[in-house]
Amino acid sequence: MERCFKEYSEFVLSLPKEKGWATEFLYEYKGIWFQPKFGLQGLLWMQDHFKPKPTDIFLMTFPKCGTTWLKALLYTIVKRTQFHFSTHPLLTHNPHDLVPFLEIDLFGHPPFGDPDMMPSPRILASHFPYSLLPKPILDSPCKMVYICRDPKDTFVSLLHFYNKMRLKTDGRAPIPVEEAVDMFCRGITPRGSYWDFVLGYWRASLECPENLLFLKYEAMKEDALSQVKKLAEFLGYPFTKEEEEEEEEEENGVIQEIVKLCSFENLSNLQVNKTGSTVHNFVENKLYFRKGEIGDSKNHLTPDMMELIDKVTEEKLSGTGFTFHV
Ligand code: PAP
Repeated sequence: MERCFKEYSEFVLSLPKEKGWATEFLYEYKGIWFQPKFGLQGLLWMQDHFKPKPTDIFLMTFPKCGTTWLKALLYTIVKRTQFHFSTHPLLTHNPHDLVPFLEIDLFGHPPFGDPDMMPSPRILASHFPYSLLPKPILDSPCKMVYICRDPKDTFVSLLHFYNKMRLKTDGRAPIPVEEAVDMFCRGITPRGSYWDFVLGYWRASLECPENLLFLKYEAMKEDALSQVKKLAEFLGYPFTKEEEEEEEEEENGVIQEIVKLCSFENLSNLQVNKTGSTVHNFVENKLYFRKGEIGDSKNHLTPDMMELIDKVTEEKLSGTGFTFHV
């Protein structure tokens, strides 16, 4: 198995490359840019070896669009009868430790995790572009949730995170914001063009609404309660009549408890998320919780930079019928 994985690593290093964000280089595969380790190598391995189960639940995201939040919500909704809120696993585990990334945590590097050991329904996450999803996943009746976010806020969140990772990986200086805006607008970002990534999932959600639920970070922030209800229904774990009634009668009904448990305010203040680390102990949990706000990009980008990203958004979305607005 290890020798076989080495072949994927060698293949990746033979691909066209560009200056990277967290890693020194990004590599281009089928028109999309990837980090080699914990990215493309795992994706290639998965395309050849991963076997989905019909009950699987997949969370698909472009990095920094709400993955941590949705991992927490999916886990809590689906397993709500198994745990009490006062002793819930999220109080002592980072969401990334409860819902693994396929190409990072399970298949990022040998020794691989064993998804067959996970209880059903398995909740798995990935930053796979839709166009590169393994065929067995596309052919399976599993449920898939996607969440997108405003491009400027996504960019700012990405830049903060990757600059921290650059420093940690090999002490490299931060990418200047002007240069990063240029790379982002040209689609030279880990997982490629943000807009192409979003449109891939949005189009698929129109074709298969029963299998793919498309959410927006901003809509979740505005009205988490109704989005959580929608999510539970889509996943096949709708709130019961009793749960809905409890919600109307009590201040702390089950839906509100779920929203509170998974909120930025709650998760970011837990000890495990202030001090622990994930991804083979490399990424500090606190890096997944920065501000969690809508519109923070205006505090970090000049009007010209905002305009540039808006212009690309307009061009990319023109004629698609899709908008980031809620
Ligand atoms: P990932 O794709 O690398 O796992 P992801 O969780 O998508 O990262 O992105 C982190 C962003 O989500 C951060 O945004 P910011 O940089 O603009 O602050 C983080 O603060 C935000 N975030 C994390 N948890 C939550 C939450 N529970 N509610 C809302 N936003 C959250």
